Amino acid sequence: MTAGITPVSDTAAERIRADFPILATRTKSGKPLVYLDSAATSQKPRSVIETISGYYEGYNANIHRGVYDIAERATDAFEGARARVASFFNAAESAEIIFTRNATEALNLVAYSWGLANLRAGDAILLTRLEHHSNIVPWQLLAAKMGAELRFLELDGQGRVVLDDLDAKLRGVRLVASAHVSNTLGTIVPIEQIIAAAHRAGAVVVIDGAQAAPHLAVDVRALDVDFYAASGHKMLGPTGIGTLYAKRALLEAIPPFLAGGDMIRRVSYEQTTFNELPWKFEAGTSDIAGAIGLGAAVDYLQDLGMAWVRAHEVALTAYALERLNAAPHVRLYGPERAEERGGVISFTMGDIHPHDIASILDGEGVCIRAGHHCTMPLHERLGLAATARASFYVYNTYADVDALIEALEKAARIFKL
Ligand code: 7TS
Repeated sequence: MTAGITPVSDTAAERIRADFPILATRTKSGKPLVYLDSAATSQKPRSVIETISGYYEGYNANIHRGVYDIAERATDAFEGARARVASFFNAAESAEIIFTRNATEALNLVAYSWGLANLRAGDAILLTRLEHHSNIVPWQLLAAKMGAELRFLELDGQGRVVLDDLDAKLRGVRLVASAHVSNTLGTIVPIEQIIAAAHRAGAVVVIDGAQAAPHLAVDVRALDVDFYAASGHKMLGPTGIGTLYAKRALLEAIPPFLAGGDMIRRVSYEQTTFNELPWKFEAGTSDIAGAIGLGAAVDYLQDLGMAWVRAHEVALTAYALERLNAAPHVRLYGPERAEERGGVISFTMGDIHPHDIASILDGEGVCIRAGHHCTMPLHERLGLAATARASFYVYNTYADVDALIEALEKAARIFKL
């Protein structure tokens, strides 16, 4: 700890760490695990792990069909998880939450189901320059198919989205797709303003909340957002499960994305009528264990309180920014103030390749990500091939930041910076 930072939450984080079995393990180097890659995927608390094994050991059955006891229990647990996710996002009803594989699939659902039905040649889709590939490529494919144009909101020198020309850029736009929080710069995008302006211009808005849902209190009704995508595995849940929130009227108006079992009401050899919401968008057997596990993850986050989650993240990020700014040869990207960013810090150090930084840190038990973080266009704009990235979550402490700094000092010595 350096002077000037109030340790608002380390004691709580220490208590939280005890809930995450993996954090008590050691890496191949024999060092304690310092996990600073939660933007890639979060670790899982014991309650999530036990909820999943509880399903497999106690009531594994397919859902929405069996009349026997364990099938009913599985269905209740699956739909109960949906209700908890709906409440987490403050959706008006559970039927507005669609389970997908991940945020990427949720965004593709919007591109295919909404996009193919609504976009016309000459329409525009507005994105920002900081998007993850998952919120670029589906729109490129859709635009190419429909003869639509892609436009971008620019970034300022601190990687914040510039809104000065928002109204002008919205002319002719039918869909706006923006991240809520950047996975590379950490920037919190002012989506409230974007959504309001887009609606005034008659456009529909999809928000990629993969990096926001784990960290911020997201209220889809207060935001008045049309579609909101998230990944379970970044918010303490298992891999293989994601969510799409969408307004009921939109879901009713658009055709299904994938077709097959579960999403139908009645099928003849000639034609099919679709199931009601949300099942119209959930073809085939769902990731039942994943959804139930996500329900436990949401419970865990709600027990902590999203206000605490955010306050802890701001405190840790502020501390990390201060220490990294003071570290020789380290260059940071993204907003200067912790309040304007999520718990993600991308950086470079002298001319050491980020992969070399990451592998030296690995020798110290410190896990960070190196590369383009699925934001190649953004890296190109920053004039970089790659960055190193540390990202924080509820179980990280000031001591983890100190371990990062010490490991970076070692890297600087090895590379004789
Ligand atoms: N959108 C954003 C902003 C993301 O950060 C990610 C994943 C995705 C979408 C896709 O999520 P998925 O669960 O569908 O894969 N981001 C990262 C990352 O930054 N490092 O690994 C995955």
